[in-house]
Amino acid sequence: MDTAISTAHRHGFQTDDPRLQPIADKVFARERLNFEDAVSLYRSADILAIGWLANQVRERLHGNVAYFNVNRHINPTNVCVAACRLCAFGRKKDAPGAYTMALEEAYQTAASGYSEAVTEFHIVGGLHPDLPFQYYLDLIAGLKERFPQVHIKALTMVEIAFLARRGKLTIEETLRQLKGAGLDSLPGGGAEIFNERVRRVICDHKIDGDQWLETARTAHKIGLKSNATMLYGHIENEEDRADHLLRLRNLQDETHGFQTYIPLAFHPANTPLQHLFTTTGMLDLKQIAIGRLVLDNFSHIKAYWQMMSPKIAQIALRFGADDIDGTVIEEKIYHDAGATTPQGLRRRELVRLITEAGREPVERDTMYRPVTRTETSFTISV
Ligand code: V47
Repeated sequence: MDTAISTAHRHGFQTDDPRLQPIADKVFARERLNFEDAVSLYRSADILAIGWLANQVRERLHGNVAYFNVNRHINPTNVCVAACRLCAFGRKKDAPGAYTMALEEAYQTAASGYSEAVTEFHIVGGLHPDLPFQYYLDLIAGLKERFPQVHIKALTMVEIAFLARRGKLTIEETLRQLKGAGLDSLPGGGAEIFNERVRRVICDHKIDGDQWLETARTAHKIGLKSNATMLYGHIENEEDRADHLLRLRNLQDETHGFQTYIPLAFHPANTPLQHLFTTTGMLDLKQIAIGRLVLDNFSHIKAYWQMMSPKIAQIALRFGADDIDGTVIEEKIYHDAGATTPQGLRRRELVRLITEAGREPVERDTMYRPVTRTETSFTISV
């Protein structure tokens, strides 16, 4: 044990929390952290020690590089049959503010951020009771036809499972058809917290944790990469968070299909959970750092600036994150839930955030290939 402590210590690790010493040693020995380690990290207040440790791993994997991308969010509908307590975005079909984009409207929305030459469309929406599966196939095929060089990252595991059930198709067939239409990968949403006790309160209308993981497994099996998220800062406890991370890590061991882990800070305003507090900077930074330490088989940890604010996302680049996401252009889900961040950021603003953090900004595409730009076009290095 003495040798173990001195290993971490020799590398400059310092803490006044004795629970962190053996964890630090495991990190330096490249040993996997377990459930108890993850819980101890969440319970520790020594954010500088945790962040320092996560930064060691982050720099081992990515050196000084920090990634961002030029993307556009499209939310084709906010009509949703579910009524999740975590959500301020979904509406019933005839409720005020409900909308569904006609295909042409979705194409126009896609084009409206095009002056920045986006490399990715990020598409998520509500579970619409009547939109046929064909709408989604046409949406994706139509976007691919109009913007062939743009990567389409669309539909959460929850939307995929819903479309499969409504279309009376298997998950695999649903994914295959979407892939055939031009779907390139899937975003990480809908995972929330896998623990059923929590899920019943925050999103009892959604597929359960096992179904989310099974849908991701199927996507990875047919060659579609995806991201993974955790929604935190509501009623979950440290064990729920640790359990969530370990379940993601187990599936990643099996499929290697996850690209990036993105902790999403809960925004309570205008939701049935609006009596809850918003997250603090301390928890936001811990989520990034602990994600980096526990998810040893994930390449990337994203500090999504929209969720954490540009200021916290910037600091997170020194606490384990290697990515801050993108220009976004127009964000609805968190702004309906009271987010005060801008709707989008220009490319040069992302570059400034990264540069001031002392990192080297690298524009990436969705698959983390570097993007080189001229004024109006881009090339992706392969
Ligand atoms: O699944 C909904 C979350 C997610 C709230 O893969 C809320 O690159 C906070 O999937 N407060 C959808 N969060 C967004 C999503 C996403 C976002 C950014 C990047 C990526 C990626 C994926 O938004 C939902 C849910 O977890 N959400 N309501 C709310 N009130």
